[in-house]
Amino acid sequence: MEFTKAIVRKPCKNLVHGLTNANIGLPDYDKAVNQHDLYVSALMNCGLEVLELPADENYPDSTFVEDVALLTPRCAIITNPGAPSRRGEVDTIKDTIAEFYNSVERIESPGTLEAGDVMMVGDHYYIGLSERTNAEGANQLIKILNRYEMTGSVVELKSVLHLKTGVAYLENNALLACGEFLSNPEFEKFNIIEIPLEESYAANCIWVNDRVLVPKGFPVTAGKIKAAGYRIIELDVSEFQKLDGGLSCLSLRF
Ligand code: CIR
Repeated sequence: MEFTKAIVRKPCKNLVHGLTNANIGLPDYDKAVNQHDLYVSALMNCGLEVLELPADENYPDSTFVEDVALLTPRCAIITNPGAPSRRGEVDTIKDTIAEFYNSVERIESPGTLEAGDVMMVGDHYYIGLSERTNAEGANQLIKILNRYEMTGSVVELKSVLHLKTGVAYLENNALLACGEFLSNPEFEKFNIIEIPLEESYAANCIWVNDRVLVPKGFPVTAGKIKAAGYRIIELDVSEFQKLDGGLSCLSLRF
């Protein structure tokens, strides 16, 4: 599989009012913008054409575009975020998605789903049941996927915000996993690359065309991914970590 495009959204000044349980301080806007610029450059270096949407001050968390849509090779699905303050974000991105996709589906209330809870492994999609994604939302997504000859299954989450807070698929049957996901039978068929708890934030990496973007400051994780044969790009995303956001959350890759 290869990605050719990505959609991102510039962080807004209201970023400081974003949702978070991290308790590691408030993000600095200028630093966030700088980190975001470097993130976009890294995606371009991986061969992606990047569409950058303008900042939207109405939605503090709107730079985390991953959550509002699931872009598959066969259709796009606009989600229905479980966080009330994020629900309106879908209306700010749907026209952009329609420019790239003929088939656009939607998750409807009472179903909720944030695509940070969805991990693509080929034609199969793992869906985390979280405080943001409910069973009804997951079922709607599985039905949509089935209509396009893809499949989905649910994974119960215990302590993480989103499924991809704790796991990342690096293609080639390799899965980065941390904490509750290390012993989850759903994932035992993968070659697990274990992320130590002290580096749990680094479980959210992204595979982009044979490179892996890794957050800066997590040497054990970086070493393990390199040892598994990947070329890595380390990026400082400290300001997004303060809002429980990681590398995957900052883009839609397709
Ligand atoms: C939120 O709580 O919704 C944002 N502050 C962070 C979203 C992170 N997104 C993701 O993990 N896909």
